[in-house]
Amino acid sequence: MSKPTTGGFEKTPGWLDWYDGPSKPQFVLPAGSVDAHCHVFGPGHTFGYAPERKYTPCDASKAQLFALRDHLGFARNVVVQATCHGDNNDALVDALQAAREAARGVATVRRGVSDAELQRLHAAGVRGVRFNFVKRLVDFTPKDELLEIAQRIAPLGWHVVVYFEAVDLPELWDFFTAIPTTVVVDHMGRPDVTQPVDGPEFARFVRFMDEHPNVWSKVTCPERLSVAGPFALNGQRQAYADVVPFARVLVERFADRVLWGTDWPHPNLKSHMPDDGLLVDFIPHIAPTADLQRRLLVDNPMRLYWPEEC
Ligand code: 0GY
Repeated sequence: MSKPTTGGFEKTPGWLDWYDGPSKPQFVLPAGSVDAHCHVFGPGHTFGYAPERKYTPCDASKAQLFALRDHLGFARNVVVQATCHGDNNDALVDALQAAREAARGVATVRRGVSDAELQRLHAAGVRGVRFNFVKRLVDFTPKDELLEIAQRIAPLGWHVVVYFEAVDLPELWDFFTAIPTTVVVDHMGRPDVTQPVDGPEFARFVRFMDEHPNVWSKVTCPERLSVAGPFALNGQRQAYADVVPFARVLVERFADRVLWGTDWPHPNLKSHMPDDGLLVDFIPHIAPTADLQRRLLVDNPMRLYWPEEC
């Protein structure tokens, strides 16, 4: 892969660039696998970063994303609008158009978005909007505005992706359950993995999924959630072992409502930048059978993002 650049913007101090020498995974992905959570950043000289952004990344172009897709063995991507681009979805649309049928997108829109803009996004391959509640990433948006957006996108067959911290689930519960579409939770609702997997915090999230069959979860971001870090256990190629029990509970209990993605280019990591090949080798630890792997990587994302092919 080519090296990261900055596109004329000054990166946030301490920014970690994505890793340009990912290893080849040992785990061979099932044919047709989808990387269902990744981003493009810029390049800044073509698609500038939003004035209201909370961080300035290094560029992560569509060509670099597609090179990683091919290197790891994925067939398709779901590209999620990152907060550093605000509600300007041009970099996302550009990536979707270049990928043709091999990518779908999740956009950010504001109240007042026109029907024509929603149609333009749909034609490009957008199939969802993202509501972000992580305070270090976005300013507050009133919930009535978000519900209005959810009602606007529902007739298009789109869904809502939500990103929040585990401690905020009680306060957000009623809002999430009022959303009239499928709701996809980013990164398992960001559990604190130092707590027991059967402790009250994660039990609340499991109950949330149990009680609401329209709720899905991405079993993503071990590198973001892990305290143990990217270290092999007993010489085995198993990183982020402390996240495995959490993801495995969801994969086994909600086999038809889980998605997996790399989260490339891994914005805002502080301790290390993951080797994406090693991240792929995390998958068989959380989805130990070929059947679970196929549902997680192929059947579920295809049903949500390419239903016309199912
Ligand atoms: C992620 C996680 C993060 C950032 C964003 O849109 C974003 O800026 O999603 C984060 O910093 O936790 O999913 O990429």
